[in-house]
Amino acid sequence: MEVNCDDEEECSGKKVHLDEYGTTGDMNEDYCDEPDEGEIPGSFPSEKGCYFVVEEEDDYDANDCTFTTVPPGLNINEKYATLEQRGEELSLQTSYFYEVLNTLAKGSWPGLVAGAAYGGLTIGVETILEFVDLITFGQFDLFGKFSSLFSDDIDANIALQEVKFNYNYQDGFYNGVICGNDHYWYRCDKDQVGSKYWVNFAKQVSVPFQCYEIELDDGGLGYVWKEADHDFDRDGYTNTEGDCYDLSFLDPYFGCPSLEEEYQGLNSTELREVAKSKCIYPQNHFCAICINPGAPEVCGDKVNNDCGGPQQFEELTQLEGKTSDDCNKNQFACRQEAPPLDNSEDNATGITQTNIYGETFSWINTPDGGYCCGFNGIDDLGKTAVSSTGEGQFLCLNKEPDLVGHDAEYTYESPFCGDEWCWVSASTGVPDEGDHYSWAECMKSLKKIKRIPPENGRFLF
Ligand SMILES: [Ca+2]
Ligand SMILES: [Ca+2]
Ligand SMILES: [Ca+2]
Repeated sequence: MEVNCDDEEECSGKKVHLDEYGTTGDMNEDYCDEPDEGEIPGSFPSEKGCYFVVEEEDDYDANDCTFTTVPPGLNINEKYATLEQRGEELSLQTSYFYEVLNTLAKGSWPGLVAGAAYGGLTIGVETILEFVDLITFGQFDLFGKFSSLFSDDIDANIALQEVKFNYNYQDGFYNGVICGNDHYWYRCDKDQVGSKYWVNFAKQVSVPFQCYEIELDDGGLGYVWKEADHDFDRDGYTNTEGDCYDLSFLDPYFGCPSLEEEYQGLNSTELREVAKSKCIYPQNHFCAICINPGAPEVCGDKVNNDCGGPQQFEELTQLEGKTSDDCNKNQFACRQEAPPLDNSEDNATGITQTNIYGETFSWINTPDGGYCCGFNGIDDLGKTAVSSTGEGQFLCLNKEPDLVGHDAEYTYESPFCGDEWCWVSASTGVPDEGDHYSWAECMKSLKKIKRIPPENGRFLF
């Protein structure tokens, strides 16, 4: 910052644009009087934060210089503010996100909702809070409360504390900057619009700032970082964009996918694509990064995996929403299909849904809704249902000869078949024709067999 003011009153009345930012090599030390280590930054970048340098210009003498370091997340935008005011704003933001995290941690976690145990490890609320307690929130010591002001150039120090400034002017535009995690300044400019820079406020607490174009009072164009809402799991959806589950602390403990540094600088669309490409369903159905409005509903896990879908804004625990978690009420998840989009004219479909077994079951529409043949395993074998479209009664059967007892070469003639299960017309398609009246008796003799979970302990059943 370059400014000319000589006392508190004069300095506090000043409003200046920053005129430059760059590396120490960009500084013209000749402007400072007898520059020493207190006036000019030494090693670059600083281990403490981003450098902020002041030259207080004197008409009659060499300029006074000083500098300090500021923490990651300190944002220099279009508003005129002192450095200390910016520090206070950052501190407020940090407190806000800490509160959000605590609230999230005390809220419902999918595993608790589902009553599930992960690989023998049962996780309770206390455990989640322990994870949160592990967060170390750094105390902001902006300017080290001036302890890092080694300079004895009084005028420059006063300027540093009192002058209001906003962002700078480069390449024909006003460009805001934010202090980055690596203690370099990051510029928001016309090439960066829409991209997000993630600031690590604290351990496990990373918050996106998004680059926006704004029109200035003087008609010029400005570019400014604005703090976006929280997206702790980095799935590209903030909670205001409909993400119903953003607490990602437990993701690493359960083999959930995560993004490395590749998320920096992406816009929301790109970030969503990257995150989505890493999620495998149904395996990652409880992962925060895999639960959002762009995710598939996974029926049967007692979690609203898709938050209802785009623009639905349902809660994580809302199971009977737009896309039901009950496989017997959700033909698309039962059959692993995509529902048609509302008001679509070109047969466009929504997101392909699935179920906790990742298997295509057999669906039938009935007068009171429908039923997903096979989801309940052997319990479904021999279940009957009447089609709501006038095709009569159907039986739920499995293709496995040992279970059903039909000829191995027999193939069902049914439009309803899934991978292993079929709704078969009771009047036309029953195997072992002639015996089907004894189905009920046959079923009673079958030993009840529980389904084997797809992964040990990972699922409910
Ligand atoms: Ca999420
Ligand atoms: Ca679900
Ligand atoms: Ca749902």
